[in-house]
Formats: sequence, structure tokens, C-alpha cells
Amino acid sequence: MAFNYWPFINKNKTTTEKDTQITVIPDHVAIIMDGNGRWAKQRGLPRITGHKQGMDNVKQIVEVANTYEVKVLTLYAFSTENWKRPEQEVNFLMKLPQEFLSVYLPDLIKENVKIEVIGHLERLPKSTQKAINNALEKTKHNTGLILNIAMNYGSRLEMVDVVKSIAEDIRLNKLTPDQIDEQTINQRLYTSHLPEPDLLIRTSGEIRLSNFLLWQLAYTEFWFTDAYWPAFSEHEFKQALLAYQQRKRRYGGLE
Ligand code: V07
Repeated sequence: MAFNYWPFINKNKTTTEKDTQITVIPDHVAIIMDGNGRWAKQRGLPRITGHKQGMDNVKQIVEVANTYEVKVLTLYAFSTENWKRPEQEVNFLMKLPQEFLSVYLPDLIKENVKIEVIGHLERLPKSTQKAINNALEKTKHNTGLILNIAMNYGSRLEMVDVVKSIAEDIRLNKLTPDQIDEQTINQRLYTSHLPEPDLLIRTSGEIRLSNFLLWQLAYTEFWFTDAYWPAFSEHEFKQALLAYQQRKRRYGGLE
């Protein structure tokens, strides 16, 4: 085969994709899980069925990320803008955390996954908050993958919170304006204790950030796929890891 001079391409057609070695694993992968409604529409199903399938796929991808030994997986589950959706869709989405946790929390505990959340939880229904707080409590000592879920999260709101916190410290004479630097901001982000994302994945063909982790993504590699979130499988995840690894290798050659 004239084209098979590139060492990373399998010469032998019987070798599977699994033989391709992934040697560079990002510590922190962030995902915008888009396309649940479109996935359903394509099948003539209601949008909420797409969300339910998307929820089940969260568990699949958590398992994949865990086997690749990714350290942090941040998922954009509900944005501050999602409140503008039809009321019945919002109500359905608000029940998904309970639904997810009632089905999958026992597995996640066994798999040593630590659940964390970022965003304004106080605006969520009390029952949703309870289910989430219970999951945080039950997994707080786990040492495996950190599953960080963005719930009622918006990056601009996060920045507003950061600014308020800095203003308050100045008012209390704990800080002066000339002391403010990047670290002052980093320390106040919801993600202050986490490494910055190495890889951002967005599904469903949209090429924008939609108010997700604007500060934290400053140096992150981006990878986009047309696959809808419910159909985003280990195969696509691996494609994203391969693209990430190739970009890192190229840097390596130049530095
Ligand atoms: C939601 C499924 C994934 C696709 C995106 C929209 C719908 C899992 C959760 C979740 C949240 C908190 C938690 C555990 C699980 C979730 C919402 C929507 C609102 F502690 N999936 N998922 N929450 N979707």
C-alpha cells in the first residue's frame, strides 16, 4: 500500500483501532454534551427521550474516561441559559440528576469515582439538591476519577462571583487593588482546586463555547465532532484522545 508510510497507521487491515496506542492522556477532559434533542428528533422521538439517552451515555463515558485514567472529567449538564427552554423540558431536566444517581450512584461508588458539582445549586429544586448533596457526601473520600458536573453553571456568572469576592476582600482591607493578579482570580474560581482542562470536546457539530469555562479554557486543545451526545461512544472519545496526543507530540518536536 503506497499510502502506508506513516507509522501510526495500521498496515494490516485485520488490526483493529484498539491496537493504536494512546500514550498521552489528558489529566482533565471537559465536554459540552450537545445534540440530545437533535438525536431524538432524527428518530421521531420526543426531546426528553434524547436527554434520557444522553444521561445513560454520561455513565458510559465516565467508565471510558476512568479506564483511560483521566483524572478529571467536567461535563456541562445544565447552563444558566437553559432556563429559557420550555417549562416541561426544564422540569424533566431537573429530575435527571436524581434519576441518574438512583441508577448509577452505587456503581460510581464501587468504581472509586468522586462526584463534584460547579454552578448555582440553590436555584435547583430541593429534591434535586438533596440527591446531589447525598452523592457528594457518599463519594467525597473516593480517589479515582473526579466527575465534575456543571449544573446551573455559566462562566460569566462565575466571573461575577469572582469579582464580588475580590470586592468584598478589598472592602474588608484584606486585599488592595494593586495586589490583584491572575492567582487572585484563579483562587476564587469554582474550579480553583482542579487542573485546567487539557482537552475540550463538543459534540453535535456546534463550534462555540456557550459560556463554558471561559477563563479555564485559555490554553486548552479543542476537539469537535458531528456525533450527537447520545451517540458519542468510546470510539469518538478515542478519536479525541488521538487528536490530542498528536497535537502534544507536535509541540514536543518544536520545544
Ligand atoms: C443531564 C444528560 C446528559 C446530556 C445533557 C443534558 C441532559 C447527568 C446529570 C447529572 C447531574 C448532576 C449529578 C449527576 C448527574 C444531568 C442534567 C441533565 C440537568 F450529580 N446527565 N444530566 N443533569 N442530561
